[in-house]
Amino acid sequence: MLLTAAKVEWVEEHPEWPQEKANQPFGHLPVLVEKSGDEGCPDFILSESGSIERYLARTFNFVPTDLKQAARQEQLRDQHLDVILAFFNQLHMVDDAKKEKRGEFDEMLVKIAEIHTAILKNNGDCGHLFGKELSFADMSTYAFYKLFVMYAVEFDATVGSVVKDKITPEILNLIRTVEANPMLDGHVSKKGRLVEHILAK
Ligand SMILES: N[C@@H](CCC(=O)N[C@@H](CS)C(=O)NCC(=O)O)C(=O)O
Repeated sequence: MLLTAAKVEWVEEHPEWPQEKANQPFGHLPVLVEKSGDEGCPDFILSESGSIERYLARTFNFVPTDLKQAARQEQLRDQHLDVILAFFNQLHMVDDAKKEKRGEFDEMLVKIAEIHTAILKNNGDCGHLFGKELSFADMSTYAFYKLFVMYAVEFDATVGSVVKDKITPEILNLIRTVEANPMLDGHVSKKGRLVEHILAK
């Protein structure tokens, strides 16, 4: 989403696995490979999804230059990852351990949806978490709900409706606002509209 919104030329590649594992800086994906010319020679290689996102958000001005304001957005992204990991961690557990971990995930989900809603209200329910323009926090939050409603259902059929139940009118307004932003046309046309999945019975 960050690269699409930045209107730069980019491609997504899926290296053969595990053959290409040893060729990645830390043995994992994602890896950002930046090239400035046509030469095919990378100028900059970066691993770690959080570092990549922050680097792109700062490079393309999706976070304010003020460090405190930027950190306020970035902390949301890190919270999103904690909730996502809580969901995936409980998938393969059994019985009581699974129930306990699922409980933790449910609690974290309620909390983060409350936080999103409070920030959105505080910003005048304008469809943006901070300021009046598309930001890193908007994209991260949109991607967070999209992951659960559209993709995580593949691993747990119930999670889509559990997450949909937590989507308040303010969060729905954020989702609509992100999807209506022309900067993200390429993302929405390729990956689909989350709002349709939320409103579907
Ligand atoms: N902390 C890393 C985790 C990277 C990671 O675990 N990537 C997974 C894919 S999402 C991977 O490369 N799995 C294949 C492997 O480790 O061989 C990040 O956030 O980028």
